[in-house]
Amino acid sequence: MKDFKRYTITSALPYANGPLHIGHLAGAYIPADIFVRFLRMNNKEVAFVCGSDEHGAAITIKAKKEGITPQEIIDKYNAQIKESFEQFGISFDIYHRTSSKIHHELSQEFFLNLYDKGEFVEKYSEQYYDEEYHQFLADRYIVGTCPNCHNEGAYGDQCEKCGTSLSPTDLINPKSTLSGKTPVLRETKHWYLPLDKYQAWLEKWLLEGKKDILKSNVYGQCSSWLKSGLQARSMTRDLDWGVDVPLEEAKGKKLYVWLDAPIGYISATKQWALDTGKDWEKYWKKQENPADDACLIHFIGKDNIVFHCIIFPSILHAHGEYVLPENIPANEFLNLEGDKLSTSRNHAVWLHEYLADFPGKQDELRYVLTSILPETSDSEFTWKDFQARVNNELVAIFGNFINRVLVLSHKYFDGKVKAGGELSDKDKLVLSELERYPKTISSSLSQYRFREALAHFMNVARLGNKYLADEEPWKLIKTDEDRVKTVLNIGLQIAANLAVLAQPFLPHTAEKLFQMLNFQDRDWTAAGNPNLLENDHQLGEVQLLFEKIADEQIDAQLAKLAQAKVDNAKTQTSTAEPAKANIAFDQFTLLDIRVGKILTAEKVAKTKKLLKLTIDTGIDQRTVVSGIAEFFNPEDIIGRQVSILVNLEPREIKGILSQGMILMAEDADGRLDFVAPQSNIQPGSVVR
Ligand code: B3M
Ligand code: ZN
Repeated sequence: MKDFKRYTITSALPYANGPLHIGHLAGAYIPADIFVRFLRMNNKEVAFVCGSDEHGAAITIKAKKEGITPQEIIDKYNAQIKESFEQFGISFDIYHRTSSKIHHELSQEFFLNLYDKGEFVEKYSEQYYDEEYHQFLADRYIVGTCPNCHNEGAYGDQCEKCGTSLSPTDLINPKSTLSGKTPVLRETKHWYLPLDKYQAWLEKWLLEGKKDILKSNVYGQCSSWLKSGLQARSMTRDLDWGVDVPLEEAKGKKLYVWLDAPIGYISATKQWALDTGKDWEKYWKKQENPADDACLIHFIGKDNIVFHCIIFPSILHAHGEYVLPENIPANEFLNLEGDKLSTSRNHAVWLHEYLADFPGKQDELRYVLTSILPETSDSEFTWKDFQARVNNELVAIFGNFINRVLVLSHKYFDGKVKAGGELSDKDKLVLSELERYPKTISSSLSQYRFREALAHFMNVARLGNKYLADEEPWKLIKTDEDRVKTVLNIGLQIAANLAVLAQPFLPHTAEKLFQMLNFQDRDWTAAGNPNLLENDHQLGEVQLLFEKIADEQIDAQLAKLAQAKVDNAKTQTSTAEPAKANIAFDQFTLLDIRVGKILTAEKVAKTKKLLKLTIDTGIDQRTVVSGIAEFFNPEDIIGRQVSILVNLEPREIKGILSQGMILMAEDADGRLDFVAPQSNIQPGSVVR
């Protein structure tokens, strides 16, 4: 990684519409915090900024659900989120809010800058309007059937099932989420960012310029977006919550939340600079000498890639005065106990609940999450694994080593570091290994390989633990006190190195260790030094670094998740979709549904959700494209019986003519299963 003097590090601004869970921490916050702590230890100038995203339908819809005002929602969750971050030691320089005045002003300034340059394309279009609520329906205010995968719960901006980005008018059978009614079309004017115009520039800057530094998951998403061709995207909305569009003719309209939210990084920096007497422009604006430009890095989760790699850079580029991101190390998703994390199903480990159940054990969670970060693909948190990593690694290796070396030093030498004697070959080997680790860890960290960096760090603890176990100073003391002085000296030097190196990963533990060692040298450059603690240095008091996690604690957590499943099943039966209006029997008989059999199945290239199936319908063999790839492997379903609607008008999906539709049952979580006969029934048999 190129070396910079100054860094602007951002973590995605969480919507202030609910508490944080472990998936948030593992996505955008722990990696950023490790990275920032590492930079600070290397004496870099850093602004680490974040804040609550307090606009958009995410907020107003939640307010409606809880029956309180959007202002009450953001105040409530902003406070809770901020507290969780503090508890886990996420060391933002500022945790700001997009509802602040400074943010509204800066967002409007950005809009006007682009407006004055004539960057926006102004377009009148027909948009859906809820006549009962007197409101245009953008984004999440409208749901309907996805034209791509037939998911009935697709939003006006995106179908979360198949990932397709949509506009409200693409939806089949659109419904207002406010009144539940079918909306009407009304003409309205909006200001569009012509992403198509920036396409060539983006390809050069991102795909060519960052080919070697972007993580592969990020690069892949960007190139597929660019390949499918960018379209102008509206930067304004007809909503009543958000930043006002600063134009007379746009009275009552708001900025699109994804225009203002990333500007939140800048307004947060501005506020921080005001508070601390710094110059914010040094962290954001291009400097006279490009070598002085700050290094901007966005830490995010994978669902935010397009906004940070394509849309926000286009805005910064169109503005012209700002630096562009150097990198966008997005993480994939974290799963929990074999299932997706889900707020609505309460399948999550909430940070505020963890803190109540495991007081003082913030670093334990940081450690486990760092060990399993979804850096290149989705990963999985389980409570048993949490317990095993804490007990077998933190307690048995790191904690055990520190405890032994300190207790013995107090017992034999009144807590003093004794001068060592001549070094054995083994001593020399251990010390030279110790010297090499800081470089190895740095190298992993600067490539955003946090799991690997943590594994190297633990190897330092292993080195110390093994050294003591091999040398057995508790036996040696009876025969050779001088040799024990040397062994404990080396052990203590390793412990001091561990304190330095632990800081990015386990900040609370590192502090404890510094106290126990009565030692202060916190810079990264201190690490690797085999003489960190001087002769006759007086050590501090011994405390336990980590405690074992008991089986009962894990059982309680598993029981909590099981209970959530039960509660959820109860609410689900009561919230099953309401019945549709009655139809006549004649209408039903119009549907020609047959038993079919899957003959072949393969993934549709460049889609996540689609399978191309050949079905024996008894009438013929035909091709059907079905949005089930997330739930079924092609090879597993060949030979399965299905129910197929055979007289559905054929449709082209991703260039394939799909002739019919496979009937699927879908639960409230969107899980799918085939609706099919239980016994072997002849293909072509009629379903009625
Ligand atoms: N609040 C979306 C999210 O939480 C959004 C991130 C904004 S980052 C500028 O996924
Ligand atoms: Zn879809």
